[in-house]
Amino acid sequence: KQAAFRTELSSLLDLMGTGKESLIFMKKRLRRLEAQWLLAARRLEAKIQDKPNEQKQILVHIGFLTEESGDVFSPRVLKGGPLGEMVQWADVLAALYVLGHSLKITVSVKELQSYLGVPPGRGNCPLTEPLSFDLIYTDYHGMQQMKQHMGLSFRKYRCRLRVVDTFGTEPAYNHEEYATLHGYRTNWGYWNLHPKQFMTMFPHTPDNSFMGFVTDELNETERQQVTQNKVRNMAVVYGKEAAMWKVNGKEKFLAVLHKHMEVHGTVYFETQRPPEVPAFVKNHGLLPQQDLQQLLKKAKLFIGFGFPYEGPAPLEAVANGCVFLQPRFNPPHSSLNHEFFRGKPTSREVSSQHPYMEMTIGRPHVITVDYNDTKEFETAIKVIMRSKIDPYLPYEFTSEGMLQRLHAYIQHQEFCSPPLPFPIAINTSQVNLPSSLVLINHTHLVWSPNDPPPAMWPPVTSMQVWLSAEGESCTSACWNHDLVCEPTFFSIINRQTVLEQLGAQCESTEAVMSHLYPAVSPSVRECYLQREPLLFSCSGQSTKFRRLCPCRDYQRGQVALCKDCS
Ligand code: U2F
Repeated sequence: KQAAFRTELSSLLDLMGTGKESLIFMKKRLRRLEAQWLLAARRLEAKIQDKPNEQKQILVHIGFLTEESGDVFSPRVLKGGPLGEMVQWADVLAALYVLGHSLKITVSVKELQSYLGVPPGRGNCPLTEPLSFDLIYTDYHGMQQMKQHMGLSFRKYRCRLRVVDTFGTEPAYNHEEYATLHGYRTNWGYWNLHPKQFMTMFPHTPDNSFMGFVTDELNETERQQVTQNKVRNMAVVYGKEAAMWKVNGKEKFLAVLHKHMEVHGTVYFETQRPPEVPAFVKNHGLLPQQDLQQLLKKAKLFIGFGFPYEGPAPLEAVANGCVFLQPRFNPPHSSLNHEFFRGKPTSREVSSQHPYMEMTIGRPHVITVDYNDTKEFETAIKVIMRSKIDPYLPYEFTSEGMLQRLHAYIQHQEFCSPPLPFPIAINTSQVNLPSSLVLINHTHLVWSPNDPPPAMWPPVTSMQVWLSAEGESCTSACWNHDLVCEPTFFSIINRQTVLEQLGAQCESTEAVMSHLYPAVSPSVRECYLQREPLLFSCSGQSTKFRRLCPCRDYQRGQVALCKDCS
C-alpha cells in the first residue's frame, strides 16, 4: 500500500499519551512546528511524485522515557536537564507521521508488551504470533526491554530495529565477541546489529545512519527582520544548568567577553541566582523553546563553555543569525579520556564542543578557539561584533531535509535479507593511473552473466575507492577527497586485487576478523581482508595500516544521500 502524506499533526498528538513533562514538551514542540512540517511534506511530495512510498507498520518505543528504565529525564525537563533527545524524538514522530506511515507509540513496558503480542504475565518467551510491525524505532533502553520480553523472537526480528543513538555506536563496540575479546567496553551492551541500524543526532560516523532533527526555519521576511534587528553587543551563553557554568578559567574569558558585550543567560534557578552565574549576567531563567528563539534572533553571539557536547542549541543559534563561539579541545575529548564519554560505544574524538558546527558549518558562522589564549579569544569577539552574517541552516536540518532522508531510509534500507552477491571480478586492466588517484569505481566491477548487478542502496554508481594514508581512518580518507565513507560497499571491494590495484604490495594476504580490515601494512607488505561483515568499519584506524576505503559522493547539505540517491 502506498503511503499518503498527511495534512495534519493533531491525530499524532492523540497517539502520544499524556502526563509526563517530557511528553508535554514534545507535544508543544509538535504544535509549534506543525505548519513547517506540513509545508515540507507538500514540497517533498512534489519532488518524489512517482517514486514508491510504501506504507509501513511502525512501532515507536521510547525506552528512556519508561518508568522501568528510571525515566530520569522527564522530571528535569523544567529544571535545565537535557532536552536534545526529546527534540529529536518529537521530530522523528513528526517525520514518520507526515510521511504517511501507520504508527503506534509507547513509553511504557506494559504497552510495549501488548503491541508485541506478549501475553500478560509471560516474560522472556518467543512471541506466539508473527510480529505485526515492519519497523521498530527505539533506543538502547527500549532494545533491552524488548530483548527481555521477546525471548528468542528478539534475534529473529532485531533486523527490523532502528535505534536512535545520540552519539553513535562504532562497529568494534557492536560486535559482541570482538568487543569482549579486544576490550571495547560499553555500559550499553553488545547487540550485533548492522551498524547502520544505529541512528545518530548529528552525522557523527558514516558507520551509522544520520537521523538528525529539525530547527525552526525562517521565511524571507523573518530573515530580513532578524538581520536588521541584531544587537551588535549582545551575547547569550550556552548552558541551561548551573553546573555547565563551572569551568576552569571562566573568570578570565568571561571578563573579556563582558568588557565588550552584554552577557545573557538562560540558566534554570529556583529562587536565587545560582552562585556559578556572575552578577553581571542577565539571567532569563530557563526559557520555553519559542522564547529562546526570540532571544537568539536579537543576539549576535551564542557562546559555549565546553558542555553540553553536540546538542541542538548551537544549530538553532546559527539558524537565527548568531555566530557560535566555542572552545577547541586539545587533546580532543573521547571515551578514553573523558568521564562524560566513558562507557559510550565509540572512540570518536571530539575536537571541540561541537565538531559538526566546527567542521561542517565553520566560519563565518562558527568560530572555534583556544579559550586559554586570551588574545585569540578577544580577537574572535571583536571579529564577531564587526561581522554582518545572515541566518544559516543546512538543508539536512530543515523539515524537508529530514523527511527526504527518512523517506529514503525507510524505502531502501534493508537489514533482514541475506547479503548481496559479490562481483565475480574487478576488471582493473583498463585503468592505468598513478596509484594516488581514484582507480576503482563501479565501471570496473564484473558481475556474473547469470546474476545481474544487485540493486544496492546507495547505488554502486556513487562509489569511488581509495587507500587511506597510514594511520588514517576511512572516514577521514574519504572526507579528504570530498567524499563520504560508505560501509555498504565494503563487501564488494574486500579483495586482494583491489588492494593491489591501488598500489598495495601484498606478499601475503590473510582474512581476519578486525575492524581495521581490509588494509595493508606497508612496512611488512602484508595485506588483510575482512572475515566478519559486521566489523566493516569506516572509523577504524591504526598507525600500522593503510586502509582500503569505499567512498561515495554526497549531496551538498544532505550528507546522508548520494547524488543519485532519493
Ligand atoms: C545535549 O543536550 P541538551 O538537551 O542539553 O542540548 P541543548 O543544545 O542545550 O538544547 C536542547 C534544547 O533545549 C532548548 C533548545 C534546544 O532545542 O531550544 N532550550 C530551551 O528550550 N530553553 C532554554 O532556555 C535553553 C535551551 C544533547 F542534545 C544530548 O544528547 C546530550 O546528552 C547532552 C550532553 O552532552 O547535550
